[in-house]
Amino acid sequence: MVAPSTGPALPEAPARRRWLRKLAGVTASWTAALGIPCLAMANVQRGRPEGAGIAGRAATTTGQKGPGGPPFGLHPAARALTGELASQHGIEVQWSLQALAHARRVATVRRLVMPPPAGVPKNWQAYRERFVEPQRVAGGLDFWAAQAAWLERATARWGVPPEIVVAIVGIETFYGRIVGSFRVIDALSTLAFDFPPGRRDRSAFFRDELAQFLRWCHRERLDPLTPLGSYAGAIGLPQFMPSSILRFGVDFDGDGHVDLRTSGADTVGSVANYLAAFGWTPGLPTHHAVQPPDDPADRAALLAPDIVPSFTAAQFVERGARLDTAGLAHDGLLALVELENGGAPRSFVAGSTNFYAITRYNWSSYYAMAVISLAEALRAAR
Ligand SMILES: [Ca+2]
Repeated sequence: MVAPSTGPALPEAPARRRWLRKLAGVTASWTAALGIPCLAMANVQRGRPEGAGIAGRAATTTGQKGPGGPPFGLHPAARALTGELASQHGIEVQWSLQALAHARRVATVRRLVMPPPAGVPKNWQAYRERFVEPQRVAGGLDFWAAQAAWLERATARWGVPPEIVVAIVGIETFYGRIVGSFRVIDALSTLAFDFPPGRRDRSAFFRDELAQFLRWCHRERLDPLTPLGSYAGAIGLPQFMPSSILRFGVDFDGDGHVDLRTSGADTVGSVANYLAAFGWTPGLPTHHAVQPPDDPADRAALLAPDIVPSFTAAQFVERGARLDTAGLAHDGLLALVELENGGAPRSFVAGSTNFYAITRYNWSSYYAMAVISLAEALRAAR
């Protein structure tokens, strides 16, 4: 999900290629030409997060660029949603209607959800350089030090190494520095009730996320007009979509609230819990070095399942792939992951089920490799 404030500006277009895939995951960041910045990253380019101050009922589009449209409160679909929340979850119609009455259409959100222009080459090396750089490593060491006790507890409970958790938070929001500047209710309402034409309609997905968002706010006794997030509605240090907060959020510090906006403890616990829920195996390497088969047919066969681990090490070898010693001894399935480097030769790794687990957070092999590379840098620097 998100990224840095101080790094070089990311190209906007390339960042949004396979976002639809990602939407099924936690947040909605992407993979794209340059890899794909997370949602937060996209927001960074469009202005700094507002922080606080837009909670007032009179607030309209503070924190967003572009004019806000009319409120969605009278939209038939919004009214239907409030009815569902009442009948299925016991949330008073007046409460949700009051919130949606102040939700606004945001033109910037509609623009950002559109796909990038075609033809922009991906470049793993360039993507890596944006994320694995001194400031992000330094920020990660600070976050690691500040959350060391919680990271230790998370590792003990879920088996996810601390550097992986820290790296995800670093790539998502630069450790909380860039968490998005859109009112979540505006972003989700816009994409639920006024999804732009010209691409596959995902309004049903966002309508559900809007419902989950209102459930979360109601449960946490939050003013629904207050939370800020990415243009796709991802929230907090780890940029969880509302449904992921409800499903995978952890009140790790035990204060009675799942607080991913300010609690390092809850963030650490929730990220580790998420990866564990998607099959993280303690102690299993994320990937191995590999040279792909020379034969085009063999190479195509290994690439066919994309990032889904589908072959044993022996099957890799049968197809002519060359693994290192650790890879040959790998116990479990592997995926041949191909990473473009602009016009330069492509990079390949043999991704394990733990590599795949990271891609459930953000559906991109570039994203997963950035997390892994930053994690390695953090481990080496600590
Ligand atoms: Ca908590």
